[in-house]
Amino acid sequence: TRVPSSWPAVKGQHHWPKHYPFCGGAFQSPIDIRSELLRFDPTLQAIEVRNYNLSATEQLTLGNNGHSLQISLPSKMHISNLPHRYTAAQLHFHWGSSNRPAGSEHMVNSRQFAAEMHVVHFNSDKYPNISMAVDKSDGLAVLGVLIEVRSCGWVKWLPIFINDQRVQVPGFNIRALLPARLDEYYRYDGSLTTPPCYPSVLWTLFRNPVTISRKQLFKWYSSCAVLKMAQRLA
Ligand code: SG5
Ligand code: ZN
Repeated sequence: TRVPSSWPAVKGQHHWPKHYPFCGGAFQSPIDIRSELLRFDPTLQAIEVRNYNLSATEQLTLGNNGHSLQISLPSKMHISNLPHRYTAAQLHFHWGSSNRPAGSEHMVNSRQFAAEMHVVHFNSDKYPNISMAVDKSDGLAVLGVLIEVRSCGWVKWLPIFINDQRVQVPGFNIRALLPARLDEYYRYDGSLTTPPCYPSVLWTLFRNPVTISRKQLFKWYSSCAVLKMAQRLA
């Protein structure tokens, strides 16, 4: 069952529908997942990830634009136990700032988390590449991971500080960025969370967050600050 959208009001989002007709529509993501509206669906199965354990010899391209950090992923990575076979394209993170430390996009019972990771996949049964899939109703499947700060939290492989350039990083085990349990998740039909907001995403938001340390989170904040300073100097 679809959870009604309560699109969190983040800076300037109310202007999006003027320029992007899909933004603010019935399928707009993210949403606030309210537990009293959830329905148990016995047909859903645990997400199975394939070839997520990348070797260090496989170079990945990482880019950071100051508010989101993105890593391109090889097409051998895919997920199953979904209506189609979905091939990975990229993963990226959303986070806040020291002024606004809660940077997750989804909320659970109105609770926002420190950050959120999205692993974006496209329906490779039907479409040859992500560009062809991005605006189709069955085009994308995104795995969402909530990120929480705990004093003991640490994700070994968390990509942190890189400034604006695109750099090559050695492959690592992407599975290590997901929570241990892949069988507990929230599922709904939604959209890209940013313009053009195409209603093309089958969302899987894992129930269990991963934990990182304050130090790891602050490195994201400071990478953003450094980038802003670099832009001012340029
Ligand atoms: C972010 O979210 C991502 C987009 C992503 C949208 O804006 O941006 C970054 O990570 C900054 C580089 O990713 C890209 O633009 C990849 C080049 O858009 C897509 O993934 C389109 C397929 C929206 O994605 S989301 O709904 O998962 N948040
Ligand atoms: Zn995202």
